[in-house]
Amino acid sequence: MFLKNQYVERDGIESPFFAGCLGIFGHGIVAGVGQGLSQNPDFRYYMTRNEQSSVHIAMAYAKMKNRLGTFACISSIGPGATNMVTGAACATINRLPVLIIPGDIFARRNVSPVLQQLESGASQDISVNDCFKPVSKYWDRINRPEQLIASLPEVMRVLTSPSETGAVTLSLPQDVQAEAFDFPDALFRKRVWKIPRPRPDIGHLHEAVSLLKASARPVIIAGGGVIYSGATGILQKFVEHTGIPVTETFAGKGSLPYNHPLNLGAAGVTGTPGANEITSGSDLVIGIGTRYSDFTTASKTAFQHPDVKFININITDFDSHKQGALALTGDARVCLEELNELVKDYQVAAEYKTRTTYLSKDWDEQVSKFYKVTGSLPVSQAEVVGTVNAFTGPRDVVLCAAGSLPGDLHKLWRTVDPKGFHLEYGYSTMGYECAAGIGAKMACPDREIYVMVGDGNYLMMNNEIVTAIQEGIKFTIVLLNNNGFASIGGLSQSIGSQRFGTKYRYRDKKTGSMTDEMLPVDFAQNARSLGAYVIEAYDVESLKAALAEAKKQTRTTVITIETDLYKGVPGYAWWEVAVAAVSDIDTVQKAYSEYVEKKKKQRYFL
Ligand SMILES: Cc1ncc(C[n+]2csc(CCOP(=O)(O)OP(=O)(O)O)c2C)c(N)n1
Ligand SMILES: [Mg+2]
Repeated sequence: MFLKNQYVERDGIESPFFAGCLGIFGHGIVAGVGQGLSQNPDFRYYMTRNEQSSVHIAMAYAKMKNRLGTFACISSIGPGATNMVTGAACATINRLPVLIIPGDIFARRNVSPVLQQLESGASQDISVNDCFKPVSKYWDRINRPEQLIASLPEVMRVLTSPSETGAVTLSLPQDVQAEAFDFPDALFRKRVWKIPRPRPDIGHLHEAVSLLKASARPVIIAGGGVIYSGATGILQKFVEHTGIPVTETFAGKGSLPYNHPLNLGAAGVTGTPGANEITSGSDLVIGIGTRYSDFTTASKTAFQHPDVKFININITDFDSHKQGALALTGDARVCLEELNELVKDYQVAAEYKTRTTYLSKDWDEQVSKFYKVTGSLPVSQAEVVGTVNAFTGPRDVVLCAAGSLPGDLHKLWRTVDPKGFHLEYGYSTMGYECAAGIGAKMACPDREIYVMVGDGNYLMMNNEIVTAIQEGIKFTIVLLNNNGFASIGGLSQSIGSQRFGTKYRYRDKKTGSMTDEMLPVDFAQNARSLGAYVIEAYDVESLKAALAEAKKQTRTTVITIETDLYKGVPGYAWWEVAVAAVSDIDTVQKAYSEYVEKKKKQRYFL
C-alpha cells in the first residue's frame, strides 16, 4: 500500500517509483508480505528463479529509467536473503536504487532457533541479514510495526536521492510482518518525491572557469552521471563550442554519439589509443559523473602531465572530491549549463582539435578492421560484436556485464543513443546479463534488447530465461561460447600463470590434471529446455540470418555461436593486477619484473 503510492518527479514529469515486486516466497515472507501482495494485485508480483537475479532485474530497470524507478525485491529468511547480498553490492556500487526486503528471524525470540537461523553466542541481535549492512546505503530492521512510520520515509529519501542512492535494505522479521497496527492514514497517501538538480557552488564554478581558461589540453571523462542526469545534449553543446575532447567510461558510453568528431570513445584500461594519448598529456581533466574506478584511471597511470589538475562535476560530494579535484558538487546538466555560459570565449587550440578529430576517425577505421569478417572458424569475438552492432538499430540496447566482452564492447561498439549501451561494470557480476535483459525490456518495451553473454556468465545464471517466458518478455541473447574464460585466461597468461584453471575441460583421472578435451555442454539444448526459442549459428552469415530470425520472434530468443578463445582485441593501457613477487615459475618471474616497471607510472593526486 505504501510502496504503490510513492512517486517521483523530475523536470515536471511524474511517475510511480516502483514497477512492482520481484521475489521468491518462503516461510519467512509468504504469510506477512505475501498476504499483502496477494491483496494488492495492482502492485504486481513477479516470481523469479533466484533472489540475486531479482536484484539484477531491478537494477537493469533502474538503469534504463535513469534511476527514476525500480522494484522491491523480497525474499524469505536465510539463503533467500543472502542470495540478494551480491545483488545489493552490485546495485550500491553502480549507484542504482533497489529496495531489498528480506524476511528475518522472529523478533519475539521465544521459538528460536528457527529454521535457517544463524545463531550467535555473542548477541541475539544478529541474523544473516546483518550481511547487508556494508552493501546497503540504508539498512533497517523492523522489530515493532510502528517503526515503519519512521523507517519508510528514510527508505524513500535514500532510494530517490541521486547522490545517496543504492541498495536499501528493510529486514522484516517473520512475526512482525503478520502483526496489526493502527498506522496513520497519512502514511499511505500519495507522495511525490521531487528529484532536485542542485547547482554547484558559485565560487567553485568561477574557479573552474579560471582553471579551464588556463588549460591548453583539457579532456572530459564522461561517466554514468552524464546519462542519468540527461546531460548529453548540453555536453554536446559545451564541447562543440569549446572543442574539448570527450572520453567515456563504461557507464558513460553513449554520452556523445560514437561518430561525433570530438568523441575519442572508451576511456582507461579498455580505452581507445586516442583516448589514452589525449588523457595522458592532458593538463586539465574534467570528470563528469564518474567514480574514477581503476578501469577509468588505468590504475592511476592514465594521467601523466606533470601539472595535471582535475575538475569534477558530480552529484555526490564523495565523488566530486576524488583525484584532489576542484569539486563542482551538483547535477551534471545544470553544472554544465552554468559552466557553458561562463566560458563562451574559451576554445582549445586548432591543432589540439585537429588531433582529436584525427584520432577519433582513426579509431573508427580500426574498429572497421576488427569487425572485418575473415572467414576463419571459429569466428572471433570482434566479428560477432561487429555483426550484432551492424544489425542493430540506433535505439537498440546492447547489455553485458563480465568477461572479455565488456572490454571489447567498450572499445568497439558504435553507440548512437545515450541508452544504447548497458554495461554493469561497477561490480562486473557474472550472471547479471540474462536477468537484466528482463529489467531493461520492462523499462523500455519499445527498444530491442541484445544481451551479449559469454559461456561462463551464461552457466552462472541463465535461469531467468524461465521468468522471461513466464512474463512474455522478449529479448535476444547472443551466447558466445569459447569453452572457458577468455578474459581471466588472458589475464592469467599476462601475469605468467599460463591460463591455469580457466578452461572448461575434463580432468584426467590418472594424472589428476585437466585434459584438452572439451566438456560436452549443449548450450542450445540448455536454453531450449528453459523455454527459449533457440538458433544455432556458426559463422557470420548464419549469425546474420539468426539475428533476422530472432527479431521476428515474440519470445526470448537465444542465439548460440562458438568463438575463438584466443583471438582478442588488444589493450592500450595498463591495469594493475598484483603479480606474485616470489614464484617457481619463470613466466611469473618475468611478469613480476614487468609489473614493477609499470607501477612506476602510478601517481598520487593530492
Ligand atoms: C560472480 C563472479 N565470479 C567471478 C568473476 C571473475 N570473472 C570475471 S570474467 C570471468 C570469466 C567469464 O567467462 P565467460 O563468460 O566465458 O567470458 P570470457 O572470459 O570467455 O569472455 C570470471 C571468472 C566475476 N566477475 N564474477
Ligand atoms: Mg567464455
